[in-house]
Parts: sequence; structure tokens; C-alpha cells
Amino acid sequence: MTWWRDAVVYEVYPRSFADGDGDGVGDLRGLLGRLDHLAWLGVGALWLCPVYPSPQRDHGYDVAAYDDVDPVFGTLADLDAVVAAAHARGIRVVLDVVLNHTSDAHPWLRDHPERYVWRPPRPGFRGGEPGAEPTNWGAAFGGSAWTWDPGRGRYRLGLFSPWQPDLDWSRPDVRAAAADVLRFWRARGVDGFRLDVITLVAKPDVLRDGPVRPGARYADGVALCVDGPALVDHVRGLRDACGDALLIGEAPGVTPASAARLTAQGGLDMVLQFEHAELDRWPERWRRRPLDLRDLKRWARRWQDPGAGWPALFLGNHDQARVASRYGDPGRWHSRSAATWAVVLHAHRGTPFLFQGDEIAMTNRPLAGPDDLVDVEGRAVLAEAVAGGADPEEVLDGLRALGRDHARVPVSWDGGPHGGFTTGTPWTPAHPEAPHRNVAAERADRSSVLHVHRDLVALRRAEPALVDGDVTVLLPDDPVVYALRRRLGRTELLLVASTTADPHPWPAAVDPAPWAGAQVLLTTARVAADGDPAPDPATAPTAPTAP
Ligand code: TEU
Repeated sequence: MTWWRDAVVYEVYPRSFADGDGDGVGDLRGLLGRLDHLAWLGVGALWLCPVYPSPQRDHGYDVAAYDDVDPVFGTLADLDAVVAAAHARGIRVVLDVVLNHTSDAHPWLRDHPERYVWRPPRPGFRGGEPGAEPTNWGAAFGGSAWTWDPGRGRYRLGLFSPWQPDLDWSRPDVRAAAADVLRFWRARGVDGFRLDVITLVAKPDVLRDGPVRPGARYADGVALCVDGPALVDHVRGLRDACGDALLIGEAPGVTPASAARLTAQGGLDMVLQFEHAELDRWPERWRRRPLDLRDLKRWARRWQDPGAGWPALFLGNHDQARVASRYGDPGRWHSRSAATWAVVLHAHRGTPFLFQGDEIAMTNRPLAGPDDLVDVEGRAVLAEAVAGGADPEEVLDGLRALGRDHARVPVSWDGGPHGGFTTGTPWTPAHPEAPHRNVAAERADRSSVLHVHRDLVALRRAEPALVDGDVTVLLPDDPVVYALRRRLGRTELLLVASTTADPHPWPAAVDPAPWAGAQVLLTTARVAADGDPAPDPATAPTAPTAP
């Protein structure tokens, strides 16, 4: 039942993973052909981002049918084949299900419009006229969260976009339909689900205006819908529909207390929270501020508390910038800094998630100007920030650091054309570093960051203290060194990681003496120092007596 405690979950964004038919878009046949990479890494589960029929305006997070596969990705039979082939390799399959909203192309909107969230115009206004929207909420991908429907004489809610209308979970038929989605896929052999923005499904009974930040036009509707009163019951209904399947809740706005409720009472196995991903970009999505390591340690103390449930641990995913660029230092310590952050993540209590391409420390993609923005969110963020008076260059810089496009660059498999992703023309350009940074090259090099990821996967299986040990966050006030102690019975593990490019002394507060005879389980000192300029070996940091 708890197989996922010592497993690593590998996230596949299928559009950008591997193309099996040469049309330039990644697909299930492509994934099938690359499953041995996951097996070689040793991961316990594969989280597959949405492959359902969809207009693809948000790359599948706009679902037009819950029980089929979009032809761009293949067929239902291809998905069955992926599940069978994964199982044959000891890999479980977790499907991403988007149950807060559908696409406006879903037949429900036509045949069962009552299943969506509708509200009358603001009192005193005529529907459709400026200011008549029921609340002042903006959609995450730009504009108002409300769409006027003259036929129905009401507004329809779309927290992400007008073409992603929100389902009304206060209706039993909606909850029953959602549960049926999980039953359908369970019956096809799927092992678990990642529930997209599950914290948003229980809307407050009364929808009210929210605060509008300076420079913004709308209030943040998402923030106002998080964690509604009925959420735990709604989640419990999903749990009851899917037996002991792994249930991962994507949970914007969750707190340790609500995470505890959602797991203990709602039956989720773990939640994906985002507090750590906001430490270097806040309040606006694009406004970068340097990560203060002490904030990350405060986050760890908050979320590593066993009272918050079992954590899902991640640094990268398909909505985030590349780990190597965002947290590491590709200029001077490319592989080694990325490896360090991987070790830091894995040293925590919880199930680590690895996003495709991060295992070879792919970096952010170059972004020359606004025309290079592909993703709906990036384009909306730029347009809205500029409309609010922000300097476009500053916003672009923010997107260069933090945008969603970086994660969606095709995986660099080898040094061939388009990094081996496709034999055709890729839907978005391959990474410029693919010729020298790719899976094939890194596999052949035992000192690569890829091998560190593989060793980390194996270490979890071998070392119970890494899985079940209690956690102490050390050096809370040190802005450079990240250190943790794990303890289980008589076993103690110590993580000491320097996050600076320059040589740094061993922290005085960690007495090396008791660790003198300790076994070094993993050191990033073995990872190629492949930054630019080449570091001087005489001053390069070495591991003292600790891991
Ligand atoms: O993302 C939910 C979410 O909260 C996003 O707003 C995320 O925090 C943001 O994109 C980071 O920049 C989920 C999916 O992961 C995302 O891909 C979808 O676009 C979104 O839901 C709508 O379904």
C-alpha cells in the first residue's frame, strides 16, 4: 500500500518527451520507446501529464474527453501498451487528471451546462456591460475569470481561462462523474492519479470580490477558491472511488494544517505544495528575487514536520523553470551544482519527484523576445504586467528566469538532429546544448549528474533512514550551507551542501569529529566540474568527512 515511500516519481510531459511518429510532437509510442531510460534510472512510478483528447490550448490541461487519448499522442491501445510495458519494468503509472475544469470543447458544456459554475451579473448591471462580472476575479491566463453567456443570461467561471470552465462540484452528478473518471482508468490498470489543482474544486458558497494588487487589474480568484469548506469531503469521494491507488493532490494554497486534513481525512497520500517555489518569485509570477536559503530552511521546518503528512518533494516540474538554471550555477558548476540540489531534495523526508530533462541538468532555453514565448501563461503574464505599467524588458527577464516554456523544451536524448527527440521538425526548438549535454553522453560518463540521480534512486531503496528517519534542519541561520540530519534507530545520516560557487569552509557548527569514521554514501565532488570558466582544481571544494 505504501510502495511510494521509497520510490522516486518521474514526471513525463509527453509533448516534449519523445516523438515516435516523426510529426514533431512527443507521443505515447515515443514514450514506449524510452521506458528503458526510466527503468535504468530505477524510478518506481511514472506520472504522465494529460494525454486526453483536447484542443491543446494548455497542452492537455484543457480536457475534451476523460476516457480517451488525443490522436496527437496516439490511441487508447497505445496507452494500454505504455501501462503494460511500465508494469513489466516494475514502474507504476500515475495519470494526471484535471477535474476542476474541462475544456470548453468538452461535450458537457453543450449537453450539461448546469455542471459548470454560473452566476448572475453584479446587481445593478446588465450582463455583458463593463463591470457587470459577478466578482473582480482575473483568470490565471489573462483577462476576467468570467465569460458572459447571452443565451443563458449568466456568467460562467473559468479560473484559468475562458476556455477552461470550472465544474460545479457542489453538484452530486459532477462528483459522480469525477469518481467515474478514476474508476475508468483504474479498470485499465493505472496505479494512481495526480489530481490537478484539487484544492480549487470546492468553491465558497458565496463568491466575493478580492483585493487587487497595485498594478493588477483583477483579484486572484484562485487564492479565493482554495480550500473551500467541502474540499475534504470531495476528496474523500475520489479516494472511495479508487481503492488503494496512489492519490497525489496538486494543492496550490495548501497549508501544513490543510495538508494534514486532506491526507488524514480526505485520503490523499501526499500533496504537491508550492510554498518553496514562491520563495524566489513573489508577489508576481515573473518578479524574480534571489532565493534566501534561510527561507528554504524555514519551509523545510514547516513542511518536514510529520504533522503535515507525507511530503511530495520537487524542485522542477512542467510549470517551473529548469532546476539547473533556477537553483544551480550553470555558468561555473553546471553539473555539480545541479547534482547538489538533487541530493538536497532527496535528503528530505517524502517522495522525490524528478521532471524529465532535469536528470541531465537541462537549463532554461534562450528567450530573445516576446515572439519566443510559447506558453499561454507566459504570454498572458507579459501582456498583463505591461498593461499594468511594468517594463516589458523586466518582465521578459523574469520569464527568462521563471517561465513555463523552459520545462517544455524537448528532452535531449543524444547528439543527433534535434537532440534525438524527433526525426521530423520539433513543435518547439530542441535545446541548443543538446549536442553536448544529452542522455546518451551522460549515461556513458560515470561522473555525470545523470548518474547521481540514478544513485539517489538506489540509495532510497537501500537506506531506510533516508525514507523513515526523522529530520532535523541544521544551521537555520546559515545563508550558504544547507544541512540536514536524519535519524532512524542507530543510523544517522548527515547532509552538508554548499550552495555557493566559491570555496566555502566547513560550517563550524557541524562538528566533523563524530562523523570521522562515517561512510560517505554520496558526494557530488565526483561530478564533473563542467562549468565555464573551468574551476581551478586546487581551490575546488572537496568533501571533508561527510557525505
Ligand atoms: O497548474 C496549477 C497551478 O497552480 C499553476 O498556476 C502553476 O502554479 C503555474 O502554472 C506556475 O507558473 C496546473 C497544471 O500543472 C498546469 O500545467 C495547468 O496549466 C493548470 O493546472 C491548469 O490546469
